[in-house]
Amino acid sequence: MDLPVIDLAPYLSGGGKSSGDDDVAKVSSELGQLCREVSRILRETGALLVKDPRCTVEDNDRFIDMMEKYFESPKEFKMLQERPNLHYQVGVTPEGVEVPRSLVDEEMQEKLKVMPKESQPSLPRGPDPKWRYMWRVGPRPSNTRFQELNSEPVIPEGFPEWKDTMDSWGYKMISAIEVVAEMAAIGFGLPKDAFTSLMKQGPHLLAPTGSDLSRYGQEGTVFAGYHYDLNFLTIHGRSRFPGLNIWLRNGQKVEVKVPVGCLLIQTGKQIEWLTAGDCIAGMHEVIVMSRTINAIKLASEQNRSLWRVSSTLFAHIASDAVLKPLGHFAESPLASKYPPICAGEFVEQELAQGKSHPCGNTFFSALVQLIPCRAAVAPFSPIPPSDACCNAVKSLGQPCLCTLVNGPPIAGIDRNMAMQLPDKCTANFEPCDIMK
Ligand SMILES: O=C(O)CCC(=O)C(=O)O
Ligand SMILES: [Fe+2]
Repeated sequence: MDLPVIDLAPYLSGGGKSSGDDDVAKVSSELGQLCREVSRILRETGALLVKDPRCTVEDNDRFIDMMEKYFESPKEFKMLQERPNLHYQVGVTPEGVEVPRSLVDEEMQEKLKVMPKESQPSLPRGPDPKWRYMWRVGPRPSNTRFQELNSEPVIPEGFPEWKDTMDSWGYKMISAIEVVAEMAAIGFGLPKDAFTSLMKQGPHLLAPTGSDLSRYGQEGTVFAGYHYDLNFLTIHGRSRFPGLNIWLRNGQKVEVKVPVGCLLIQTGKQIEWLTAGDCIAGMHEVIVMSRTINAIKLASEQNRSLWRVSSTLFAHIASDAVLKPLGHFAESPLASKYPPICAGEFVEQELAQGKSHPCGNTFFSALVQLIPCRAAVAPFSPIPPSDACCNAVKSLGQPCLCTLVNGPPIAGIDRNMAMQLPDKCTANFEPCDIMK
């Protein structure tokens, strides 16, 4: 099944965007029809392909060229942009750090088991082997209850075009999201600025991923395990390597084919909240599929980069805005499942999902995060912790490591070896209080 492509040009030029009209009655019947189509597709598929004349193939290429060059740089160089102490909110996140929800969410795992075989997602066995770069886009509020960690943007040396390329592609993709958000609002029978007014000064994040297909190009490799996005809408420019599977509302799994010059938009948890579940957060995964293998072959023949770059941008509702079913969705029988909550608090809650220990992680998910350390913590192991292990230790943090060290015995892990990890990784942790 191919998803239809919606051209945003008629809306942009048809007075939809800048006329100041604020409700569905004021757009022409043709545009109204287009808007209803947008909301219908989002509702049924959780994804939407669009063409925005302001976001050109050249813009996308310029961004991907730069990110390919960056991700191809030596690891030691990329690690200079790593900020584990800021929880990777800015700069680079190395491979092996992000943990897919399907790996740690036991409720989700139960649901997966009962899905028909042909629509089951690939089950990841460890953290995602993809890199990521986090770049904040757009203004932030000066006064907010949800101050982001105070961190300067990180710019790698030797990339004079970095800021301009990130900001311009970021702003362009946000503009495309804003148009889709207006059209969707009209299509859902809400005032046209119902969503966009809540997006102003939101913590939008340009967060491209980079996956090394020369090392991880085997069919079935999971780059991003089955998950939903917790933000409002996610947008991606076209990647040079396919790999995304999405799940439609009816449970069907679909390989997404993004035509040249198009953008892909996906629904996140915040739009689900605002529509009381009329539109639900789209489940998706990124894997090496047979079309990825074909693209790898072609790129090798043409001597092109084998890094798969996504230009993922997470658009958010402003942290201080209240998430609650809007307009007529407040009357929905499902509305009580979506009680009012500040978007910032919602994001904090989502990030803490399943976390019940003082370290903020369940014992199990903390353990999974330390998988890269397995070799270094085996009894009497002479193997020093790898970079991936040290990254995992630093991002896990002292309280979690201590939770593990104080937890039940784990086969194959020597408690004393585990306690030496922070020193060996120069992580500067306080020693754990050992409980007897
Ligand atoms: O790498 C991609 O194409 C998208 C990854 C993804 O789903 C995400 O970052 O949430
Ligand atoms: Fe995602």
